[in-house]
Amino acid sequence: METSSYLRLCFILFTLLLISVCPWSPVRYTFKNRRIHTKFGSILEAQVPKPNNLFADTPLHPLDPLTAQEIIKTRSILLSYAPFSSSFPAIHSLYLDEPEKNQVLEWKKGDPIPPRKAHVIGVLGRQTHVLVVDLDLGLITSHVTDPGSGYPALTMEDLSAALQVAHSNEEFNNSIRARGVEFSDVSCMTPSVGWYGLNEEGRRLVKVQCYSGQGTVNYYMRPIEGLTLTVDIDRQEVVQFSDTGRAIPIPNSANTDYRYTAQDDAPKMEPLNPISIEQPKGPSFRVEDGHIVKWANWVFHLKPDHRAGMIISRAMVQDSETGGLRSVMYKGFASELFVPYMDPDEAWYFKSCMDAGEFGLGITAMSLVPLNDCPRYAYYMDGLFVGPDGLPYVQPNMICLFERYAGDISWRHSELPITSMEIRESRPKMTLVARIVASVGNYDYIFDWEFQTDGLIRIKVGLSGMLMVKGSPYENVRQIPKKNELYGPLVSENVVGVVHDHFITFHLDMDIDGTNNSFVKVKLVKEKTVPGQSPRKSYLKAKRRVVEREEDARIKLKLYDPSEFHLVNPSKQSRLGNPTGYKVVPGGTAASLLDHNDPPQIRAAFTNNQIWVTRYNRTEQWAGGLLAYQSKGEDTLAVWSERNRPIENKDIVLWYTLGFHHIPCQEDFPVMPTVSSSFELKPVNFFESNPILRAQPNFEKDLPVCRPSSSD
Ligand SMILES: *[C@@H]1O[C@H](CO)[C@@H](O)[C@H](O)[C@H]1NC(C)=O
Ligand SMILES: *[C@@H]1O[C@H](CO)[C@@H](O)[C@H](O)[C@H]1NC(C)=O
Ligand SMILES: *[C@@H]1O[C@H](CO)[C@@H](O)[C@H](O)[C@H]1NC(C)=O
Ligand SMILES: [Cu+2]
Repeated sequence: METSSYLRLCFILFTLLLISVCPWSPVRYTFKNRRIHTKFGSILEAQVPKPNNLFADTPLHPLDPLTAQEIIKTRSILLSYAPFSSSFPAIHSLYLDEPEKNQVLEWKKGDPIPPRKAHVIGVLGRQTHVLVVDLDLGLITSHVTDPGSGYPALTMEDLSAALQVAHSNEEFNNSIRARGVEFSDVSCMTPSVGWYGLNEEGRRLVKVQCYSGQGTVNYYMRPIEGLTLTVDIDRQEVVQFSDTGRAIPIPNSANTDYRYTAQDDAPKMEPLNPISIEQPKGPSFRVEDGHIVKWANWVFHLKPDHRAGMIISRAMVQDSETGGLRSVMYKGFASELFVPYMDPDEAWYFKSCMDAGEFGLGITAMSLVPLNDCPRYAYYMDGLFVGPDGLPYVQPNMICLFERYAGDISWRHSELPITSMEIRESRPKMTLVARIVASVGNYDYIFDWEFQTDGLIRIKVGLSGMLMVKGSPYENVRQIPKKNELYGPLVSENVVGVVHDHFITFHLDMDIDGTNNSFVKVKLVKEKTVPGQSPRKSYLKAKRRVVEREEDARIKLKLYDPSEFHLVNPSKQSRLGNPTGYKVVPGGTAASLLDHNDPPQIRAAFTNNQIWVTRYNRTEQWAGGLLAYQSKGEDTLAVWSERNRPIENKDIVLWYTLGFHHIPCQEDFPVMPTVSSSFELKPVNFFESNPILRAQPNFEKDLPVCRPSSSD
């Protein structure tokens, strides 16, 4: 058990385990052991009610995650199902099969909850089983085997098995010894194989690559370069062994430890005085029934998800005139995260992971670090996930929710003295943030959904953690031959930071004032004046065009041919007759430049465009396909869009891909300062006028003042 906290960190993209310890011991939920999680600060403890329906017998909202009892019930229904009577499948996912959208929309608090169903993916005897379990009927209502070319996300047991196989491989053993590495110092990761052709099909494969942890916790910076095992997870055998890097030294451990306790020099800068934002009256948001968040003019349902990390549903904002709640978004979440590395070498070409579908952004979202990941007054929500044995376990404090005041201005105006009006009007900007951080192996992805009182939603992704680096014979750029054969910059002695991209594709089921919406391109076109019309020769004109079909809603952003992209409700108009709407405001606009027929890009064809709009279909949730692992790309957003369905005045889904090109640099070593990008969903003619005109300014008398305390 001394390894359990370490092992929890392993459930990852490139899973890593010390080679000598592989059993998985997750924290198990038991009814006897009813844990109340330690929160931070007893005053806030009293002020913020804790979610308790993880432990409730019954869900309180149609979209609430399965409760522990429901998970246990699902498991027992599966156990007594004939095809599984002799052996139980390894459970790769087991979660709420959400009710039909209309059932959720019609539901009101106090109504009975629509029938509860579990969606289960299991692997048994080399077959993938996708099942729907009706919890009320106690029956399996749907059972399909091998519905696609791919496999479900790997489980911890798969990864442990692969590492065991590597561990007992003689060639591997020889290579480790030949490089002078002690077995006790070896840490390994399990990158996914992607999909590169026939000889990889019909079996679940994973790569194993290792590092030396000697002298550092940051083994990521000490690759045992060029040593790659391809392991058949189910047959438990090495199908390919590749050892090309014996001449490449393992980089030194000096200066790689990133922990505070390991720094023996003070920073070369003046220390900052502490800053803390206090809310003596407590936060202004409430979390009701475990998952309903109410703050200022917003209400939404928030839940952890094993694959997406977190899901925001039924986001509604109050009308600024009537106070009535209006629908903005039915459901929003990170659907897939694609990270292709740009190195064709034997030990690198396959690195093109899809972290949500291959490993899971929720399962890898560890407990947040109080006061550092989230401010003091944050509220924490636990995840309830399911292990390979079908039993639930708690992922404590994986989402935090807090109000942010970052010193920004929400609107202002001041008058110049010439007007003789002494006007200085300003309003502070307070926002509400829901955050998770997924530690997908070496990388940490910070996901923020930020809500503003003016109706704007900002979706931000921050990247930190460790680079995936490549060992190199070179210690200095001067040694690198003119014909530079490196696939990235030298970031430390013998360490190359390989160039790569990150693409996060969001599923945004916008329902502006109802389900039937249209997608409108508002193109800015250069118009020319006719001679004599004006001293001006040119001007820009905004031209609106409603998009009829999916094909015309595949958007590649263009700086010199710009458009705005609106989602409107054509049957709901403002006082002035404009359709009510929201627009997507792009940001993080790096595009994938890989060949469209490069295998990783075929699988990740959902990154061929920055924006897509598709017809709503409840099964089209995962941009890389339901079964993404080793998939060939036959179930992606790009394929769905090919159906070219009509999307005018229909229930439609917006997809936005936030992209980053990452050319590493020295500052990314040994741990990367956070780099972030965001995009926004912003109201357009949704409100009759500025919805926060009547917002209150800050006054000195209303704000807490904290005095320096005496030092005892
Ligand atoms: C590696 O091989 C050596 C020599 O055969 C053996 O003593 C050792 O136990 C092996 N190590 C592991 C981790 O299997
Ligand atoms: C949405 O449009 C469909 C036709 O495409 C229609 O049948 C349905 O009634 C509309 N729904 C609403 C809520 O207006
Ligand atoms: C919904 O999507 C699935 C998967 O893409 C597809 O098989 C099905 O035909 C779609 N249903 C409709 C009504 O388009
Ligand atoms: Cu990166």
